[in-house]
Amino acid sequence: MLISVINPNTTVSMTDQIAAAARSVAAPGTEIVGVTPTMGPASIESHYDEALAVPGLLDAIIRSERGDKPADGYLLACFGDPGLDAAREVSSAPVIGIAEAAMHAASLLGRGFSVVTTLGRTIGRAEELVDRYGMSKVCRGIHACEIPVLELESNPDTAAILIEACRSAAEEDGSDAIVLGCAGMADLAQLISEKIGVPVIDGVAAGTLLLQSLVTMRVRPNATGELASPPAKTYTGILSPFGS
Ligand code: 5HY
Repeated sequence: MLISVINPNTTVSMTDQIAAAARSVAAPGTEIVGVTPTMGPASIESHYDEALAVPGLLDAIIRSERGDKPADGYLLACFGDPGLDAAREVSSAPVIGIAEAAMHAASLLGRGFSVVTTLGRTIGRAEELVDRYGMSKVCRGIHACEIPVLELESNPDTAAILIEACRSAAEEDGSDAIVLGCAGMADLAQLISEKIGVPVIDGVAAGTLLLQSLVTMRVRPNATGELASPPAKTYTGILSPFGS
């Protein structure tokens, strides 16, 4: 099977890191392709960034769907799960967001989980996703490490800061698991878990395995109703290629 792991921001080094995290858990028969959109923000840390990331990720899915070898599943590898519903309308295959995947996986590990994300300004979006995914009784707290997305890779203290942020979140909330609130943290999940003695869930791994399971079960999304293909219409300006 082929799983397309889409990094909705346009930082290629982050796409490569995310794809490596997906490959580290994928089964031998699962091909992972990491995709960087041709347009959009270098990182997603605000509602503005998130809104302007959606055209690029939709374009990536549409190109795959129209290509010779469409993906069997799509992972939106940004913790805001940007454009998830629109992505499902343009995809014939399952589409999962990493926040969605991580929260569901963490909910299976005890009574409650905490989220540790990047900037405090993204906490509100995470709260909305907790509510949307029915996790309000399971998510015990959402915390920020205050490291900007693109500094996760460049800051030499990232691991130490995240270990302490995850440790204090688990202690403060009494949580049985930690959800990492950024795709750029994927490579640190195991280290943090070993240091704090609490399972740490990275949505890239969780999402890859959930998609792999859905494809193995041969389930395809409902092509009728709310998430059916969007109605044909004209788009103008720079979005005109999205029209039909
Ligand atoms: C992410 N932003 O996973 C989110 C994290 C965040 O560019 N990739 C991004 O801070 O919302």
